[in-house]
Amino acid sequence: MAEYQNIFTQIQVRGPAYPGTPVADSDEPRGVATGFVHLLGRIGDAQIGPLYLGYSGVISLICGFIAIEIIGLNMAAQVNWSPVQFVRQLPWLALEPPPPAYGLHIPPLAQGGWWLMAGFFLTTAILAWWWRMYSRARALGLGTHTAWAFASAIWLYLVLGFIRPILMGSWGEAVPFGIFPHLDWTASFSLRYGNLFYNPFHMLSIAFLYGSALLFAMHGATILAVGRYGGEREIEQAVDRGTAAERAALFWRWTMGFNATFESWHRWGWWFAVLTPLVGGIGILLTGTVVDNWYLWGVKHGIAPGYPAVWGSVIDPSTLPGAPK
Ligand code: 07D
Ligand code: 07D
Repeated sequence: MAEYQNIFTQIQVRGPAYPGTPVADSDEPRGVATGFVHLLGRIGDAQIGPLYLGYSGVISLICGFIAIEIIGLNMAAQVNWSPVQFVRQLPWLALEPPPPAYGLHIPPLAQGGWWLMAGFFLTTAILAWWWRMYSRARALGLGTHTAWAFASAIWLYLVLGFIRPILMGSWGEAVPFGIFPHLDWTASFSLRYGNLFYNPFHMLSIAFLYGSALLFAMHGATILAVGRYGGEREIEQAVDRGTAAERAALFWRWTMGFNATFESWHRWGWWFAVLTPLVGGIGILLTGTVVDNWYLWGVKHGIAPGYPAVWGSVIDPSTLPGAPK
C-alpha cells in the first residue's frame, strides 16, 4: 500500500538486511554482522550494520581507548581506587596539564606527563577518525563535506590544546581533561585575558553558533511542515515542481521576502556550523599571543566603555608587580 509515512504513522516493512554498495578491492572487507532494532526504526532506520572498521577505524578505537584509559586510571588513583568515589566525584575529577614551569619540556608522569600522553592518543584517535570519515566518503563516491566540517571542530580542539600552548611556550596553557575542570579552565581563560566577550572572534563564533541553531530549527520545521507533500524526499522535489519545495520556498518568501533553495539551504547550514569553531579558533589563537586583555582592547577600539577618569586609567592586572607570569 503506497501510503505516506512519517514518525507518527510509520509501519516498519522489513526485507532482508541490505549490505550497501560493494566496496572497492583496495578497501578492507566490510563486516557482515547485521541486525534489526524496532525502537531504532522509530527514530531512524531499524537496520544496524554492517559496520566498516578498516585500518583507520581500528587505530582510532585503540588510541581512543588508551586515552580514556589513561584519563580514567589517573582519576581513579586520585580517589584511592574507590569505585564508589570514582562515580560520585567523576564530574569534578581531572587530569591536569603540566605546571607552567615545565614549559614545553616533557614533565614527569605525575606532573602532567600522563596528560601529555593522553592528549597524544586522543589526538591520534581524532585524526584517525577524521581519515575514516574522509576515506569512507570517497569510497562511496560522496563529497567530503562531512570530513571538512569535522576538520573545523578539530581545528578549535588543536588550537586549544596544541597550537596555542606551543605559541605560548607552555603545555600548562592547555585545557585539562575533566568535566567541570574544563569549565573552570574556560571561565578562568576568559578572566585572565580580560573578558572574552570583547573578543570579536568570540562574538562571531557566538553569532554562528546561535545562527546554526536558528537555521536548523527553520530547516527542520520547514521540511516537517511540507512532509505531507513528501518534502523530505528532496531529490524528487528538485524535479517535481509545484509541490513541497515550492510551497516551502513561497512560505519563506511570504514571511520574510527571501528564500533559500532546497540546495542552497544546505550550504547555509554547513557554513554556519563550520564557521562556529573556525572563527572561534582564530579568536583563541590571538588570545595571549597578540592580545593580552580583551577588555582593554575593546576600550582602545571604542567597543567597551572606559572607567571614569576619577579612578585613573585601568591597566592590565597581569602587568602589575606580583602578578603570576
Ligand atoms: C551533543 C554530540 C555528543 C558528544 C558528547 C560529548 C566526552 C568527554 C571526558 C569524562 C555537543 C562527549 C564527551 C567524550 C568525556 C571525560 C574526561 C555534542 C554532542 C555528549 N568539551 N563545554 C561539555 C568537550 C571545550 C564548555 C559537555 C570536548 C572547550 C561549556 C561535554 C571538548 C570550551 C560546556 C563536553 C570540549 C568548552 C561544555 C557537553 C574538546 C570552549 C557546557 C558537550 C575535545 C569551547 C557543557 C559539563 C556537547 C557541559 C560542555 C566535551 C572543549 C566549554 C562533557 C570533548 C575547552 C561552557 N563539553 N568545552 O554536548 O555540560 O557537545 O559541561 O575540545 O556547559 Mg566542553
Ligand atoms: C569544543 C571543538 C572540539 C571538539 C572536537 C570533538 C570527542 C568526543 C565522543 C565518545 C564546540 C572531539 C570529540 C573527543 C568523542 C564520544 C561520544 C567545539 C569544540 C574535535 N560563550 N568561550 C566559545 C558562548 C563565555 C570561552 C564558542 C556563549 C564567557 C572560551 C561558542 C556565551 C567565558 C572559549 C561560545 C559565552 C567564555 C569559548 C565555542 C554566553 C567564560 C573557546 C564554539 C551567552 C566565563 C571557544 C573563541 C564551539 C571559542 C568558546 C559561546 C560566554 C569563554 C560560540 C553563547 C565570557 C575560553 N564560546 N565564554 O563550537 O572558540 O565549541 O572562543 O555567555 O575556546 Mg564562550
